[in-house]
Order: sequence, then C-alpha cells, then structure tokens
Amino acid sequence: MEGCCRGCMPCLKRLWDWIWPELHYPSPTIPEIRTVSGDLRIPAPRKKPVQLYAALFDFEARSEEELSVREGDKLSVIEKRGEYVLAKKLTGTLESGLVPANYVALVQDEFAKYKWYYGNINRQKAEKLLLATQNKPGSFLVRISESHSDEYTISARSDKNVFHFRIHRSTIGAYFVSDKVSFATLDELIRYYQNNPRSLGCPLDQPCVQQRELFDMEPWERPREEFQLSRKLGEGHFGEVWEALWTTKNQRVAIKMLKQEDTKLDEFVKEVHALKNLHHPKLIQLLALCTRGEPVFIITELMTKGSLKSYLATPEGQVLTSAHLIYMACQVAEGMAYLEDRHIVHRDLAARNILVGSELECKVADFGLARIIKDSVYTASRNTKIPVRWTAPEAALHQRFSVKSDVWSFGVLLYEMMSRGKMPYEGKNNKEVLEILASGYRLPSPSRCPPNIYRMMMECWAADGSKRPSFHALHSQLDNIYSRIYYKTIEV
Ligand code: ACK
Repeated sequence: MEGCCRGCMPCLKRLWDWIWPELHYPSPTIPEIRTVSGDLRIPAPRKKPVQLYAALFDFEARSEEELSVREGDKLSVIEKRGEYVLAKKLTGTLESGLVPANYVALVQDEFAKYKWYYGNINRQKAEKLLLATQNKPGSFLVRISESHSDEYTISARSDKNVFHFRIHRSTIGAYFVSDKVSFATLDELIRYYQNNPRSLGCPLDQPCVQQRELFDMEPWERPREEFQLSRKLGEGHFGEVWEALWTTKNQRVAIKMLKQEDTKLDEFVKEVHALKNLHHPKLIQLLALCTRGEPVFIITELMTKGSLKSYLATPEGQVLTSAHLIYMACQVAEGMAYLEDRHIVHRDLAARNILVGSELECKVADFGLARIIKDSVYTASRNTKIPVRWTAPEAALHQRFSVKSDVWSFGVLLYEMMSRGKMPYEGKNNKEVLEILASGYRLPSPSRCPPNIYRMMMECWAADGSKRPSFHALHSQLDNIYSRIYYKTIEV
C-alpha cells in the first residue's frame, strides 16, 4: 500500500482490494469538502477489529443456512439478522451461517488480565523494560502496535537484544504472526509460541517483570525549557491552554497551565493520574509534565482543530455531511467503550470535551471529573457543579453517575453533532430542562439527522439506565452505518 494518498479513487480501490480481495463493493461516494486548507477527506472504514463472540450453548443446524456450534466456540459476528446472527467460526472449519442471537455473547477485551500484556507502550519503552536487570533472556511482553491500533506486537528478549514480532489480524479477526497458523485469541497465540519456541525463533519463557518503579518514575517530568510556547489556544477548566513546540522532540504539543489555586489542585492531581493510566488512540494522550515551579504544565498531544464544540461552529464544521459526523461520533464511542471496559465514568461527555485533529480524528478529553468506580455507580458530592443539559436525570437529580449516565450524555453529544453545534434545550433553563425530561419530553431530531442516528439518541435517553445501549454496541452500530454510507449501501 505504498504511496497511498488516502483519498483518491484509485487508491481507495486499491486499499479496498487489499483489505477484502474477494469482495466487490460499490465505489465510495463520500463528498469531499473544499476548504481553505484543502479538501477534507475521511478515510475508508478501517479493517475491522472484529469483536470476538463465544457460543453459550450447543446449537445444531436445521438447514443449510444455519451453523452448528459447540458451547465455547469462538465466533466473529458478521451481521445481525433479526433473531439470528450471521456468524463465522474462528477456528477449525471456519464455516459461517446463522445462529440464534441469544446463543452467542460478546467476549470483552480481556487481555488486561494477562501478565504479559503491557497495552499501549512503544517499542523503545518495551526494549527498556525488557533489558532491565530484573529480566532475563526469554522475557517477553505484548503491546498494542504503534501503527495499527487493532493489532499487537510481541517484544521478546534474547540475550542482549529485543526482537519484535507483529501480530496481524485476518479479515475475520483471527490473530497470526505467520500466516501458516492463526488463532482465535491472543492468549492461544502466545501459548502456542511458548510451546513452540522454534516457530518464532525466540523463546517466550516468562512475562516481563512489572517494574512499577520504572513506570512511576517514567520521564513524565521534563524541564520547562524544553517547551517553547507559540500561541494561546484558549481558556480551559484549570487555566490557559497553549500551543507549544517540544524542542527536544520537534513536536507540536498542547500545554494546559495550572494557576496554583488550592481548590483546583486536587482535581488537577486526579486529572493527571487519570491521564497517566489511560492509553487509547481515541483518548487524549498525556505526553509530559512540568510540576516543579509555577505554573504547572500538563503537556498533551495537540489536536489542530481544537474542541468539537468550537469546530462545529466554524464554516467548515457547518458543512460537514452526516457521513463525516458519523465517522467522528464512531471514534468517540470507541474511546468511551475503552472507558466502559475499565468502569471509568467520564461525567462530562460533551462536544466541548472532544478534541478534533486535522483529519477529523476525535479524542475524548478532560478527565478532570473522571473517577474510577468500584461499584457500578459513583455518587458525587452534592456541591459538584453538574452540566445539567448533558447529564442523565438520575445523575443530575440524585448524583448517581454510571457508565449508563455517560451513555445519556453521548446521546446529547450526538444531538450537538447532528445539529452542527446547537445548544441542547435552547431557550430553557436547567430547572425547566429537568422538569420536561421528567414528563417524558426528549430533544427533537435535528433537521438533517438520519433517522437511524436519531433512534440511537432516543435509545441513549431511555429513562431506565439499564435499557440504554452499551458504548460497545453504539460503536459497532455507528461503524456499520459509516461503512454502509461510505460504500453507498444506504442513503442518508
Ligand atoms: O475550543 P478550542 O479551540 O479547543 O479552545 C479550547 C481551549 O484549548 C481551552 O480548553 C483548546 N484545547 C484544549 N486542549 C487542546 C489540545 N490538546 N489540542 C488543541 N487544542 C486544545 C480547546
């Protein structure tokens, strides 16, 4: 795929043929938006990080269309068809067919429980960890691939070197290092290479020793001379936000500056801790800190189009098509699904807290209010300020914040996006908003909103939190809608 310009028709076709050689899809039909800075293109839908499902019960096929499965069989679900899912086996015969939907369940990303899983660390850090004295030849770890967020890399130490092996995903979601042998799960792949070290050429004897000290002392702290401020981006929750050049890395970054006020210090510390531990391509990444002296700097990646709220108000934001907006919403749902898996409640999900990059990449930001919750519901203290228009009634009235109250906020965020930046419940004060919601009122469909997206909003606003969809489900629905719009299999 070399030399791909990521937009022109021949390249898109080549990309498509490369990903799905056996399928023929209609040509993409996404309009390009001409702007002063050039054309605003969105990429072809990604090679899907296929969700892993498992069969809950044995099922015997009764016709050719159906697929027999055994309890525990690993499956990828191609699509939902009424009461059935069209599923493909990830092991053995690789057959596909219909299975009753209630016979299968989604298996969550469980890698975090494995000692060898190090998540989003880069190649350099993997080498540093593995070459530390606590480790010996045969130590290994698995990390998220730097160039493909849905693929992984095994880093393994031999004597004095570290070798890296890319774990690829097939179109049906199986994992493989060499295309001779593939596996339904990452765990199975690792166990195979532990038992067959010759196949990899490098033994995988023991997981890299967790070096807490090394992680904690990571070079987050940098001298402030390394940063050259270039322009003020705006005023944030903690103080000013500036664009800057990180001179030693020649990287443009964003810097949040904290005015040293005792009241904010607490929240600030919480934000930094939340940021340090969360790594996902759809969450804003912490890069460095300057905590010695004042003002304190939090350095994060720079998102050139700023917050989604202000971007939607620009002339470019106003002419985004539904396809562009669905592409963006899908990314937010993906970032939130990562938080959902970790039982983290954001509590302030809104367009103002989503940051947008030059190619419409969207990242969830501002974990100032995020808390890791042990129970499924976090109760805030009564004097915490609450963004009522974005907050689920049970959270606004009884401080019962949960992943499901974030789902409500996601519905309001979808409203902000599809209305190209309208204020929700315009003309009403907070008290009136709570009253009309209690009487069953919900925001109306924005004028150019596809009906399936409005249905999704309404599902997010179910009065009973348990009836609201999960972020995983929202992400997968948005991803499907985006693919179908892109290849014009549905009209919007
Ligand atoms: O809406 P904006 O242009 O985007 O103005 C606000 C302002 O700083 C105060 O929050 C902008 N901002 C915050 N973090 C970043 C970042 N990482 N990259 C770019 N702009 C940012 C935000």
